[in-house]
This record gives sequence, structure tokens and C-alpha cells, in this order.
Amino acid sequence: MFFRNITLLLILVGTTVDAKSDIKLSYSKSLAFTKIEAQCYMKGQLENENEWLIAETSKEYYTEKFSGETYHNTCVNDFKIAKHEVTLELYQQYATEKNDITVGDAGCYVVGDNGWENNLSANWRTPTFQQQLDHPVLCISYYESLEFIAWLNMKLNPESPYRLPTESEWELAARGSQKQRISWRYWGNDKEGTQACKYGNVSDLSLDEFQKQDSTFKCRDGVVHTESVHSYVPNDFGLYNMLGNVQEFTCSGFSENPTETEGSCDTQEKYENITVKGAAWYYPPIFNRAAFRGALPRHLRFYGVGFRLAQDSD
Ligand SMILES: [Ca+2]
Ligand SMILES: [Ca+2]
Repeated sequence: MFFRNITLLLILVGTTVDAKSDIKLSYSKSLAFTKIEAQCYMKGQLENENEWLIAETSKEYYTEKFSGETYHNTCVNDFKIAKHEVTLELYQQYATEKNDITVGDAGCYVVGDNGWENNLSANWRTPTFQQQLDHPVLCISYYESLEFIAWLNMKLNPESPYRLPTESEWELAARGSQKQRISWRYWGNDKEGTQACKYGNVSDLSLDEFQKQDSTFKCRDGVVHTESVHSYVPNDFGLYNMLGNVQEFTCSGFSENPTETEGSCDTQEKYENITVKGAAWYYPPIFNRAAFRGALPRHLRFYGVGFRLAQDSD
């Protein structure tokens, strides 16, 4: 069964308010799950991926940014992962119930006139651009995502608590079925960058025309910033925007050697940074790959980073 009981109930009832809680029907996008069975798979860069990355950048840049994406076997247990990123709408309900304690208290990293800056007036409500309620929430720190998830678990009391996915779970989910795992992206390698706009909200010519970029995909999706979480063609696990819209928190600590951290949640904070996966709406093509791994301090917010829910499978 793909949906949690609560989600199924929401669909059957078909009203805006569920009997078990006041989570609205439209919020169910954040709570629709796909089950992925326990398995082992080959994670990391595939054949020729490193050659392309070095050709696009340099050997030094590759070593600094991408050498930890080693090709190796990793295994996951049965798990469920949300089809969509957590929406602004659901996060807004959480924040309202918490009296907006997370609003604007420490700023959010955005690209300003002089590059990256912690913009103290930017926050998840006003991330320097307009968002709709079904867009992904962003400008949320890892710690804030955990607070939100704790609230959601208390509110809905699911059989298996909601949590963030591990890095190994996330990358498997992003790669899709076996057939798609032979590609850097779930729509293929797409070296020319002409196919991406069909499959995810990526950095594209629409963004480049709005604000000049160093490198974008060579297609046009008409979306400069974020888009609905239920947009573009999903991968064949039925998951949307695994490589687009916002980059996503995992619960795994970050190590240059992924085998140390990828299979579990770093709840003890053994590692300084948390691992983020996927690509945001402004990421150049070199970062928009299933194998890419990012590291972020747990307390910082970025206007390209959000999250999606996962849970243990029944
Ligand atoms: Ca776009
Ligand atoms: Ca995403």
C-alpha cells in the first residue's frame, strides 16, 4: 500500500478537513508516499561521469567537489519516501501553530549582488521571490526540518514515524528503477542539456534570461525560481523533482567517504555537516546528478534547500 492510512483517509473523505486532525486535503501532497523494497544497488558516479565532469570543469575542481561520489555497493531496508517535497502550505500551518517562532530570526543564504550572502530579511515566507502554497518550503535549516517532522508526528501519530531519508535511501529513490540507474539523471545522461526541462525544475534558459548564469541546461521551462511540487514528469518510482526545484536534506552526516555515513541517520551529530542531495532551481548541470552530494551546516538556511519525508516501511 503506497499511502499512509491518514493520506488514504484524506482522499476517501474528500473534504478539506480530516476527522483525525485538521491537516487539509491539499496538504496531502507532502504525505503521499511510494514504497521502495529492501535492496542493494550501485551508488555514486557511473561510467564516464567523471570524464564529463572534468571536461566541464577541471581536474582540481573535480577533486574538490566530486571525488567523494565513489561508485560502490550500498544497501537499504524497506522504506517509504514522499512523492513530493514538503509544501510551503503544510509548513505554514506548522509555523502558525508554533506562533511563527521560526520567522526571520537568523536570515537565509541567497545570491545577492556580490554572491552568496546571509540575507537577514529573507526567510521561508519571503525568500526574495514569490512562491505559491504548493511550492516547496525552503530557507529552512536541518534543525528546523526536524522540529517540523516532530510536530507532524505528534499531530498525525503515523504507525512509522516520519523522518528524513538516509543518503542511500535518497539516491536510490532519485535513480528510479534498474533501467534508469544506468544514467546520471533519471531522464538519461542528457549531456547536451536539452531534455531536463521536461523532468524537473532545473537551471535553464528561463533563469539565465532573468539573471545571467555561468551554465544552465539548454532548454526553457518558463520557471525562474520554484514551481509546484507536483510538476514535471516524475521518475518511474513516481517521485517528483528529485533532481530539481529544491535540494533536499538527508538525515546522514557528511563524510568524504560516503560509506561511513550514507546508511544511517547521524542523530548523535558525529559529523560536523549534514548531507544534502539533489539539485535546486539554480544549480548548473554539473551539480544536477543523482550522485552529487553536498554538505551543509545544520543550523544554516538556503533559498535552494528544502526536504521531503520518509518513513520505515510496514
Ligand atoms: Ca527552471
Ligand atoms: Ca527536489
